Amino acid sequence: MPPYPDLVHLVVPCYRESARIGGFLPDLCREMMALGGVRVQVVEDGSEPREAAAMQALVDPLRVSYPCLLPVKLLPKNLGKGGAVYAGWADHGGADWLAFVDADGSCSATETARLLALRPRAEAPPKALFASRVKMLGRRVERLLKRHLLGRVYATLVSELLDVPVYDSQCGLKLVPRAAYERIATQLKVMGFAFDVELMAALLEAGYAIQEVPIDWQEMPGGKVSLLRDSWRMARDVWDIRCRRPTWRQGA
Ligand SMILES: Nc1nc2c(ncn2[C@@H]2O[C@H](COP(=O)(O)OP(=O)(O)OP(=O)(O)O)[C@@H](O)[C@H]2O)c(=O)[nH]1
Ligand SMILES: [Mg+2]
Repeated sequence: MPPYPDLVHLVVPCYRESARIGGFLPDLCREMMALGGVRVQVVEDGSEPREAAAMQALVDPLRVSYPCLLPVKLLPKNLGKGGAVYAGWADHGGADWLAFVDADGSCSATETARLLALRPRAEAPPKALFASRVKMLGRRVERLLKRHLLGRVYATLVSELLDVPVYDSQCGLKLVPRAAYERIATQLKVMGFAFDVELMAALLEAGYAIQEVPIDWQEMPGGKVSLLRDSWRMARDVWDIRCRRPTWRQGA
């Protein structure tokens, strides 16, 4: 009997990740098997056919050793990170919790397990858990200085525009109660890298608690978020989220 009998559906969104996920996925599956009650689903977000085939070739043999690993979900076209996460969450299979973790292993399998194990027990009020890259004593957060600085600028923008004291809205590990997600899902429009900002705003507006959990983070080479192009897009998305949520703006 797993320590937490309620199930988690954990999605790993992937766009051209077959070269990076190979080391991380077996570790992740091993940790999730040890934790119990977690299903892992790789969502392949419309990469080229060769890439999709490579991902399938990677996942299929692992499924023999790790029954927690579901077949790869192949999306016919690229939806963006948020789109891939939401497409995976649609296959929750009755799980009580929905989660995602980045494919590059920046947040390790053990850190993923640590956060999932913090989920409230069934009798406690549900709350979402967002991992947070806080540079603080007792945690190891290794990121390039330029990414760290840009992340701080972005977090400040999110905090000010949405009036939410969040430290790190963009960390690639989050856990959400399914019931909360289902209540807000139709409101969610952002499918790119800023999707979690909108997810956060909608959850808070619906009255759900979110706790930021400081985690260890080791930046991996080969990241695809472009500091110039994607930052600009993400900033525009935050502005749109603010404009679409007029009641939020008035503090209602
Ligand atoms: N589904 C989907 N996932 C994507 C896309 N682009 C990136 N991702 C996933 O989003 C996650 C984070 O992307 P990364 O490339 O690691 O981002 P990064 O540049 O390293 O940025 P940080 O991880 O925040 O430091 C990975 O799991 C990617 O596969 C996309 O277009 N679609
Ligand atoms: Mg990364």
